[in-house]
Amino acid sequence: ELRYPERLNCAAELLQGPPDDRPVFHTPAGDTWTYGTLRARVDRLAHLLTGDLGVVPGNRVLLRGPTTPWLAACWLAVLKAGAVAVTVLAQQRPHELRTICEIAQVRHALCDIRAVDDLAKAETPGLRITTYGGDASDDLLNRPAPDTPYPATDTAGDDVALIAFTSGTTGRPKGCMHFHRDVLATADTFSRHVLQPHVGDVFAGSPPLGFTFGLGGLIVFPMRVGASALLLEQAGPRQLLPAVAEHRVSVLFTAPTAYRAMLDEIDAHDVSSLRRCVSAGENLPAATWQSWHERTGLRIINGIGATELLHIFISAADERIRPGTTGLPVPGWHARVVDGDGRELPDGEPGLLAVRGPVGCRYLTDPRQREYVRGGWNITGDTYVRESDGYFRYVARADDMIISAGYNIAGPEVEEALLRHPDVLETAVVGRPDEARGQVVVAYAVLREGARRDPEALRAFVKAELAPYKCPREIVFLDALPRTATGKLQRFRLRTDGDQ
Ligand code: 3SK
Repeated sequence: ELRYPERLNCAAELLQGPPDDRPVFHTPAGDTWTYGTLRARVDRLAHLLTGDLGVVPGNRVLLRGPTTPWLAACWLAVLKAGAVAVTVLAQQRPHELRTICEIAQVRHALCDIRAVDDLAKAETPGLRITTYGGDASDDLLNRPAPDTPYPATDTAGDDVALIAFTSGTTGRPKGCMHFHRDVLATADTFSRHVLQPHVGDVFAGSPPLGFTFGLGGLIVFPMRVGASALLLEQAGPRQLLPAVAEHRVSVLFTAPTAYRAMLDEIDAHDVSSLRRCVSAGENLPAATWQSWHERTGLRIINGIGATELLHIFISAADERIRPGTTGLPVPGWHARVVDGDGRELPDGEPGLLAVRGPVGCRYLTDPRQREYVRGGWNITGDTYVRESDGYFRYVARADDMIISAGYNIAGPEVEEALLRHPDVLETAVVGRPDEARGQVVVAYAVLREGARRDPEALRAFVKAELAPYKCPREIVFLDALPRTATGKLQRFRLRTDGDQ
């Protein structure tokens, strides 16, 4: 069991330890920040926050900007000063930002000058926006501030440190409150036991800091062991491979789609520095795992996490990896599969995934709390099967099961079959209402560049892979699939805008 002191400031904890000259952040332009530089800059920022800007412990401070060392320093400064970080995504638009500010009662924002327009357009009453990275004399980084150490605010381990927003794949955003000890718990469970990073590791990845997948992978996990991270403002599949080669990245975080997309260009890059590849955000198809393994010799670490629970709670590394499954509960976490009344189901039977561990879901004033936490278990909204030896296998999001002529069909199973076809880059399979059958299976597919759009050939391919009743009735080709700002597929949009 994890034990933390009653008084705990996770930012102070992450910042202390490594020698001043050890690198902590690298940028693609070749800048390196050491732990000494970071400590000094965080302290200056914390002085400014609590001095000039009038932030007091408990205030919610919105952070917005591309993934840079300055954004990371602002995050640490907000927490060190005892305030609460509300980190948002660059893609979020004015009306979403306004809703987030309303829900979280945000009064202060620190915003990269390049991302300020949409925040200003949000016209949030009472919000004081301070920009960084510009030339103006009142820019946060150009203001005079004491060069003295800032004594960390004496927060409790269970004071709120951050509010992470999730829109899920639909609906009004929900703010998830997480404590100072929760932040460390993500590193002391998944990272410590599954990733097992060491001081010399260089972390990098595509998830932004406004998505807790990125916050863990790019700040908390490296800093917890005194390692470093390459912070990429542009982190699509095209940028990741050259960045890995140039900066000798050893721990990579990204989503299944990016692993698939990188396969096309992997032979042109030296990825010999990689020793850990983590995939989360969506289910990792076995075909993607196999292809990556064949081409790189690396075994992708699959994982399921949630904004509600901060990071990954089921996963496996090394010899314990079983392609096609997510893995085993991460040490410190418990998982089971239950029916709609919370009763545990026998192994092999699909049901709702229920988990509990050191971090719990705490929505900020949202009645959906009652649906997520039932009988002390967090119900993630995923359908899973527990195999007889304890491995957890993903079936679908609970609302992604298709029922057609009495058959239960898991959309992701059909997607996996389609992805085994060499022309298919991405796909989403949904149920479309149908008078005769209740629903019919419809697949949306994005093909690799230059591939021919031949729906009949793809249907024949699926029929050879799966029982015919699972074969899509129709295949619709798209240039891109609809996704949330954190990259999650929005199947509901395909169900409703079926004819786009
Ligand atoms: O949403 C997810 O899938 C996720 C994965 C890993 C860590 C954190 C999150 C939110």
